[in-house]
Amino acid sequence: MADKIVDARVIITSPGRNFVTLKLITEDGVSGVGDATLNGRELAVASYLTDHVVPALIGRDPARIEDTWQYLYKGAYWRRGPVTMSAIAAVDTALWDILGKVAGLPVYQLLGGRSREGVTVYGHANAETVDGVLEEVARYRDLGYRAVRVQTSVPGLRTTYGVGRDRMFYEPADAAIASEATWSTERYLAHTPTVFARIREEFGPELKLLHDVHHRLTPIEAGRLGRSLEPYALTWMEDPVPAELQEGFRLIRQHTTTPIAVGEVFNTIWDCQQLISEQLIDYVRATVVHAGGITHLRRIFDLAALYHVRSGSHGATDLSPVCMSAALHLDISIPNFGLQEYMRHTDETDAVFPHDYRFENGYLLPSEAPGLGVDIDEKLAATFPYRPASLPVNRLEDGTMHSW
Ligand code: CS2
Ligand code: MG
Repeated sequence: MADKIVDARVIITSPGRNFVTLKLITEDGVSGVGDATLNGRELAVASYLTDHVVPALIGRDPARIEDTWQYLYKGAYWRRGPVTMSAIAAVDTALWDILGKVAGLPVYQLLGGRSREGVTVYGHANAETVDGVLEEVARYRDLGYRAVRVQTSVPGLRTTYGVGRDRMFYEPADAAIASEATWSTERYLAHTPTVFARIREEFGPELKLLHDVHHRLTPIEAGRLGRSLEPYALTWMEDPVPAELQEGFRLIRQHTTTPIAVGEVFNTIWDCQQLISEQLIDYVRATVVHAGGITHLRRIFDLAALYHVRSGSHGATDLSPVCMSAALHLDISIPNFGLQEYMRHTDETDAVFPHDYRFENGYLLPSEAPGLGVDIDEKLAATFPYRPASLPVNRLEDGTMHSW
């Protein structure tokens, strides 16, 4: 007799930052978890789950993962969008967790098994100054990282994306009402190549270097930046422009061979179908939590594999250890894996989300336990109440609203 879902809990907790987690329990007592965190919009996803999804899940067969995905996607009528797809992702992830536990296998075995020994990750070297970031790059290299993202302040700007107060942890959602940052493309374009010139001079050509432009340029500006970075052979230039205009990337491609990574804000395959099929990008950064879960993200990676595009999933601190655990099961199994972002969580977050993925020699290794290998300590989670927090906004020096 098929099992059925008998309980579904939407757990909001804030061990240093807000997380939303869905926990499903079956009649046979098997539980599964899914990350539903959408930075700055957590309560919207929590409500979508509580008010519109959970009532329809009770009584469903947890093994019908694809059918549940289609039910929640097509049944919503209002398709796509980060809130809807994060809610669907949480259900999907929890169902894969349950399936693995019932099968007695880690989820990566259900996805076709290992395609590599470990998941190569990159860390974040952030500092106000170039000298400071050289120290950070050295620290990550000495920790065994094979790839490092580099962000520094831009001279003349009060704050810059990616440079936080804390060296190891960066949490941008820092105020209930969005804080305001100021941006200057001219200052940024003049400064950035000098940073990578210094890093290559100091560390040589082997270390993989990445940089996040964070949606802030126009295509021709991105072409100029990419060309200025070519001597430093970056692994990728991330989010060079806002990605709604997919054909705009043709302009960037005409001017530079610096590889492009895009997609942490994507929530369905349609956000990147043209980017992938026209080979306008080199890495797709969509994630388990924001792109419809394991079921849909696998579809995106399968499309990408046809066009020489590799994965490069988002892995910031605002994606919980539940998402990271699930990501690693996909990362270790897909044929076209590229890189996995790995911003370490705080100790208190790790305590709320006990997991057994581990960092070793520049790799993250997924759990070998049945399912995803992660859980949520509900009692401990309850001791960290939700706190309103929004992502910053960005204005040009003349006050014009810009992308953050
Ligand atoms: C960034 C993120 O990790 C990244 O590549 O783009 O830090 C992003 O700013 C946050 O996840 C937004 O919540
Ligand atoms: Mg990014």
